Amino acid sequence: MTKPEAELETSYVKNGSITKRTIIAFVVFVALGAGAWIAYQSILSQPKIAGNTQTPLRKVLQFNEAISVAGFDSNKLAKEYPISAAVKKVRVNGIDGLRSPLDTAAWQLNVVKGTGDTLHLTMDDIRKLPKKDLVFDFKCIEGWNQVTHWAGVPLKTFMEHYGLTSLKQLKYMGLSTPDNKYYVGIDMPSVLHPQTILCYEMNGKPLPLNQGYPLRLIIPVKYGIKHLKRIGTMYFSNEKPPDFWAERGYDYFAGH
Ligand SMILES: Nc1nc2c(c(=O)[nH]1)N[C@H]1C(S)=C(S)[C@@H](COP(=O)(O)O)O[C@H]1N2
Ligand SMILES: [Mo]
Repeated sequence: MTKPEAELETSYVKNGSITKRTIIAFVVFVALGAGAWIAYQSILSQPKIAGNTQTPLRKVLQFNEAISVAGFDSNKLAKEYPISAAVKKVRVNGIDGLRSPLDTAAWQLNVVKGTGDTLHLTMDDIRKLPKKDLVFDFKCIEGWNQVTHWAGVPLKTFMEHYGLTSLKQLKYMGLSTPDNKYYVGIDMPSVLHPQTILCYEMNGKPLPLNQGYPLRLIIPVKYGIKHLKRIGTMYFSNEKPPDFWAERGYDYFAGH
């Protein structure tokens, strides 16, 4: 019985070329694995900039951002739909900055024009401006979309009416809720886009509280994260304003 086993062993050892190839394959496998591990560790050990993402990964995001800014065509309009296409039950998503109680009588829109120069506007002031209805396909970055009906004053019209024309030279607008717990930054070409509106109505009625009463942003060229609900303060800057979801790793421009 021992003889066949011994023969088997001999034939295996005899076939030296297979053994050699097996060893080489194993060494290459280990080397590749170690290489991948070292690369991964070196990305993790890079300093973090702009929030929570390591530099090499952030560089990729910055490259993508440069493409989205260069590729933005402010004349390109989002598709609009008839009012009848708008859903009646509009989904509520995201209530950061809405948890603090809202003193509806005291609410005002603070527009910071410069240091020590702030406009304080009421809803009556804003409702006096030309009103635009807009029905479009609202897209959330989480993967849902809905055709919804909104109305308000185009942001460009608003800025021109309140003498904010010189602020158009700056690169960004910042918006935040009255409690400053939700905030976004918007690039100026998107601010001035003809479908971007300071919105106070949904389905022909004042906005519900959880959808931004009394005033929110509707900006069809961007994903939902930028459509800030319950605006408290608006300001302008050449630096990127802080942005709630960009700080959590999402694309700063969030265009689509
Ligand atoms: N203040 C505030 N605005 C917000 C959010 C939020 O959490 N807080 N979420 C955003 C996100 S992610 C989406 S998809 C839309 C959803 O708007 P809706 O609730 O009216 O559907 O609101 C945006 N505006
Ligand atoms: Mo969203």
